[in-house]
Amino acid sequence: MLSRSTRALPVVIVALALPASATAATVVGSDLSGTPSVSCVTGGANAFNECTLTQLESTGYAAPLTGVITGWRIKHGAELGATIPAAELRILSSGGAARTFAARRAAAQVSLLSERAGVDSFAFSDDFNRPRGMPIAQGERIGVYVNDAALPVAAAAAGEVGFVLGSHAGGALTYGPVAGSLLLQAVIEPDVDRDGYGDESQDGCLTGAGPAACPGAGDGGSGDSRGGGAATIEEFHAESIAVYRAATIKRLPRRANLYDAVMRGFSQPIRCSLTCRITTAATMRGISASLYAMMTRSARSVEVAKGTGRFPSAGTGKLRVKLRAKARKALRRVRHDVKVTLRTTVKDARRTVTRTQTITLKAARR
Ligand SMILES: [Ca+2]
Repeated sequence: MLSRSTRALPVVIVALALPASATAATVVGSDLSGTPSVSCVTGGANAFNECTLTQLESTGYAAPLTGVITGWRIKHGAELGATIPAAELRILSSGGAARTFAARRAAAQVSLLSERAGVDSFAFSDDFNRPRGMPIAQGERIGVYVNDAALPVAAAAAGEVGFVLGSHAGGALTYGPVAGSLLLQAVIEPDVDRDGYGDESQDGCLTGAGPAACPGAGDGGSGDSRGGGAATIEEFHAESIAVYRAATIKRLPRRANLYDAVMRGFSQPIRCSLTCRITTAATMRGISASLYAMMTRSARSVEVAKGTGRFPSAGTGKLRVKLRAKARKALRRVRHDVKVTLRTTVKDARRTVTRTQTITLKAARR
């Protein structure tokens, strides 16, 4: 998940006395207390260029352990240009020569920053919208790409920030120095089973791949969606976007197969220009709330499905919402067409978009 909230990341600072191998989350980078005033332009770059920055001193900005980055934060000044400010975490390793680094993308998505000055927090998620980390090896350091060289992302403080023009995502480049301290921070957790899920906050089982609890481990079932009435992000494709557009909620076919709806629910395609939260609720009339028995004359509207999901960045994808178990049971017995109303709301940092659709569910003819 990529969250733009001001909510702090789960920051656990390792006591200095502990060895680096201690299984605890570690914060690397800046404490973000400085004021953003230094940009690539301060170092001599032209405005309107893209640039990539890191801290030239590795102390504090390099990973003390091999693991995964579970979240990162950047403090930046106000964006004055017309572009939507964007940043993307980069992971750099020493290229041998002084101020020379090889870089790789730490995330496929470009992360969008708020236009106001402040701290933005981000995290990552897997294809099923579950929190997941980004691998980083011991000794690699964090860096950041910004789409505007004039965006201040460093403080006038002791130290040297390195910068290169452009989006450095592969190969080795030599960075130019500018005095300052990069206002970038990441939280790193161990990942002993190398499954990409941080062992402390994201991984339920360290002996098997994936975030789920180990087989046989008791789980209370909370959050388990098997009972129905739940939603999953069925697919998600991150996109880099240059111009903000309000979210689009694609119109579904006006008719659908009742059996399909009972078995599989509804799949709603969405497109977002920013991180967005999607809520879909399905209601029906003519279905009794208490008994979930079909009643021909009931005018009451009953919610038969509701679910939420989140896109971690700009992109397209689908949210699948399944009917509650009671509704599925009732609808299995229905032999005539019924109508369902789907109301989908997509909210991002700028706009909220809602679409209401009525779909006729066609019963099988016998
Ligand atoms: Ca793990």
